[in-house]
Amino acid sequence: MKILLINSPIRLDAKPSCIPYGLATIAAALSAAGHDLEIYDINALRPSKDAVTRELKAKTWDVAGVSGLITTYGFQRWLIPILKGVHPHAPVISGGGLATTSSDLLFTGTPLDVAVVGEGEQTMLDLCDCIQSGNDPARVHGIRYRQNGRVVDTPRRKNIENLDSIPFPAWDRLPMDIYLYNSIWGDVANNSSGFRKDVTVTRSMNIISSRGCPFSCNYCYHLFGRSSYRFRSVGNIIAEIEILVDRYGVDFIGFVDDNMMASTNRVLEFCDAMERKRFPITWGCHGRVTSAEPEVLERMAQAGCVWIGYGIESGSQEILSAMNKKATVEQAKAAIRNTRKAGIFPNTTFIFGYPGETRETIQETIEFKRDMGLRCGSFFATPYPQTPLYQAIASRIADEKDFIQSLGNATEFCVNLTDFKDDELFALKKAMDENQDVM
Ligand code: B12
Repeated sequence: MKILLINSPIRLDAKPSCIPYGLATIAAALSAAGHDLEIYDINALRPSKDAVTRELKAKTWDVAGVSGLITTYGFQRWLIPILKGVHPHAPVISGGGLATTSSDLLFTGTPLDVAVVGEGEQTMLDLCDCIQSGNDPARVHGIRYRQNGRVVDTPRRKNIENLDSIPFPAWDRLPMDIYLYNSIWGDVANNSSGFRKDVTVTRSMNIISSRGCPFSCNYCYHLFGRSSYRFRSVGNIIAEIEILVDRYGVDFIGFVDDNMMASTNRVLEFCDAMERKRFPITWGCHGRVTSAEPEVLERMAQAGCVWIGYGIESGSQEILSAMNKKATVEQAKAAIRNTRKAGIFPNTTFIFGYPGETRETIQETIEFKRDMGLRCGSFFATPYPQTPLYQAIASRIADEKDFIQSLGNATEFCVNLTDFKDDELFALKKAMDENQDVM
């Protein structure tokens, strides 16, 4: 079958730097099963809407699959009717964050046929087999589909246990030059990300070495379900890096796992393997302050790590506890100090305006940043559907559809979760971002 996979645009104020990893592993699985596969990467190419329409009219497909985070609702609402208009009989399937949490909006607002819930590799294979053979979609686990004017749910699919069984991304179907030449972290990422000044990155690529996270912060959305942490073997990750270095000349790898440092043993095993391989590359990852032990950081630095992103979120213990962060302000300070001591750049991100935020808690964060010599901005606390934070503040959201449509970068304001008036909230955010006292 001819399958067209589409990557929805996100964060248009920054250059595209991260391949759509999940869409690309789905593409690899479908190609391996013999399907004729094309990815139309609208996020990388950034064509105008007119150009997208023209391009689609020139393409053929039997099945279209659209990928997108929750923030792509507006785009998918526009795109899906066009896909159906061009090839009315070809099923349109949506997967990723939006389809997993909020498919009702897509079923009511667009002619979508199927939403895939959670991981997509096996579900998409089963679904395409089913479409090709004309079988009943009720057999395919992990989907919601439209039938006779109503939406039918099939049983939730179990997560893939052995991540090594998933093929490497279908890099050959992506506009790799665009991704390679835009460094994943640093200025082009436009996500408040800093970088170690003496390290040059010429070609960078993202990898994901685990799925899920063993922690349960209240604001975080767990696409693969809470408490479903799984990781790839070190040998499997090294094999992927080898291809990226040999075939694409990559000299920086960004691990976009929720928390690459969750298992210290695995991190140490990975560092040993990296040292043995002596790849001419540096790398970075998302970590957690509670895993940032000095000996681990030193080993990571020896193995080429130059960047660790920590979600510090707040300098107030009260707010950290409200977030269920399971980390202390002192642990955050120690992590930043020890990371610097090891020669790694600690990139820190903060959430502003969490429920319970007061002038005192904001001042504590400003003092934290000042003590640590940090000059970074913050993201507005944004409740994403199906998180404990969303449930807790649901009464503040007048209309779910309008709210989801308004989601963009979390640097933009969507909903006020505090007792401050909006104007006051904006002024306080500016002060916090600039480290100016508010008390
Ligand atoms: C890398 C990353 C980014 C990258 C690019 C993402 C990309 N191109 O995919 C960048 C930095 C641009 C980014 C930005 C943002 N991100 Co982000 N990001 C991630 C991160 C860390 C990794 C993504 C990844 O590679 N996952 C691994 C792959 C294997 O999973 P996947 O892509 O989800 O794909 C699987 C399924 O979703 C499904 N699937 C996906 N597509 C399709 C398509 C079809 C047809 C099918 C059938 C199935 C399917 O199958 C795939 C394979 O199993 C995730 C967290 C995480 N660990 O997943 C957050 C995450 C996706 N991001 C998130 C958010 C909220 C954002 C921002 C809004 C944050 C912000 N502060 O502004 C912005 C978007 C801004 C905007 N204007 O839209 C949320 C999404 C929540 C949601 N409900 O959608 C996540 C889950 C983080 C979190 N825990 O809250 N992000």
